[in-house]
Amino acid sequence: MNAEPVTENRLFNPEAETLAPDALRALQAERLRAVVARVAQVPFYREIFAREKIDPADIRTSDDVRRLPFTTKADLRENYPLGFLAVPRDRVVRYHGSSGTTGKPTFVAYTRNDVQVWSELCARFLVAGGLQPHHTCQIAFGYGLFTGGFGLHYGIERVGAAIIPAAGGQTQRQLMLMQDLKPEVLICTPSYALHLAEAIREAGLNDGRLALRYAHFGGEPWTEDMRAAIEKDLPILCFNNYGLSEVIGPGVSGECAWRNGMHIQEDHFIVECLDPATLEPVADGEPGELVFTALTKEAFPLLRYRTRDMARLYREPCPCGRTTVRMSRVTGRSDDMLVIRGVNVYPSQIEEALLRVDGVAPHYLIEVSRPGALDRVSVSVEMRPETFSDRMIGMQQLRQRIAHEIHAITGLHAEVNLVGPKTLERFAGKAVRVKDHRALS
Ligand code: DLL
Repeated sequence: MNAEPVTENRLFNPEAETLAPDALRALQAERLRAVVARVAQVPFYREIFAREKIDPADIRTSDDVRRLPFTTKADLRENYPLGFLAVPRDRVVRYHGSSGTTGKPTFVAYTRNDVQVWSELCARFLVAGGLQPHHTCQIAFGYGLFTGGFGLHYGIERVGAAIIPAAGGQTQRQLMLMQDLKPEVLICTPSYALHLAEAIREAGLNDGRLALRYAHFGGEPWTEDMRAAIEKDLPILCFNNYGLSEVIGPGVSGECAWRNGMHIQEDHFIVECLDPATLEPVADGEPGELVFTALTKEAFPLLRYRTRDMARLYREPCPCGRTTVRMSRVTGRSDDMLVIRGVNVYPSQIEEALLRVDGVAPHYLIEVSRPGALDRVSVSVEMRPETFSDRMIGMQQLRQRIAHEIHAITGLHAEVNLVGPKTLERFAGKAVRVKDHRALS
């Protein structure tokens, strides 16, 4: 646990964020009963309740969530587009969607009250990570079906700070906005932040000319080393926030000034951490798949949504005073886990290995193929400009060093290709770091 806070400890809604454990359980139980009564009208749940003889009246405590059925992405697809809608269409004020990197997109919907709750939840993690009403924030998330842009936008408005809705991409324009409008807060995906940090350095703007002080990153996995790399390049404090469109969007959890895990907003969600194979709870501190039940959503409340995100839960008290359970970084997804020659590998582990090696940039692409009977994994890694200009000296050692670190962390022997600076694709939204060619062969 971090001993020191990195910024002042502030709470947006102190009462809700510091509920005593008993009061929190009581509130969750009351809200769970209400949401179960609401979803009993949704055909998907009505049928399961009838088939599995689940009587909503039997749901009394927050632990009773375990008697309820799971909901999966496949269920959302089968009930496409709006089979889970729990209110009449005329109460919906907004639609969003999943990022849709695999298969058909899935939609979610919000009532006016849902949007208000969502704004508050985003306001809470933003304030926990330093946002104050006098700040200006540059949002470099896509505005659109993706929940990142609008979710953060409404959260910032709720705090009363100013917004530059830059949206994703157009890096040079982002830099111009940073110079001319002097935002203190940057909001984007961590991979785009890396790209921006690189562009800022190249433009020589990291000489104290910019006003940036805080950054809130989310939407995709990143590592502690990546945080250190960005904070080395830019004089900012980076905070992690987590969410998913099916649960509400950003605002499910976020870090406080101690940055020792993301506080889950338990007055609005019940979280479980389960073994993805047995669906039994894992012990606190052990990795498992996060499963969320939305307690207060009106338009699109899902019961026990299986996120496929692997993380750990921590319940030790946090010095910030928030009483909620915290989640670790997402270490991978129970379904994007790569199985290479029988070894389970998460892309984030490869990233961790790369960041241990000086001279390489954290831009990489993992490619898995099966030319014969055996899987082959190759990792293309970008060199830093300084390393690249050192000509070929030490290239072989550098490759060996990277391969060694990858092996130390994953147990895998990978082929390492060093590529020149800026040769790998950059992403304004979520990065695509893995190409698995085996599925195609
Ligand atoms: O990415 C919501 C969001 C937007 C969260 C902006 C934070 C900031 P989806 O497009 O539905 O929603 O994708 C959700 O992204 O299941 C995780 O796998 C991943 N993800 C989101 N935040 C984090 C994070 C948004 N901080 C999926 N760390 C989730 C790791 C994250 N993974």
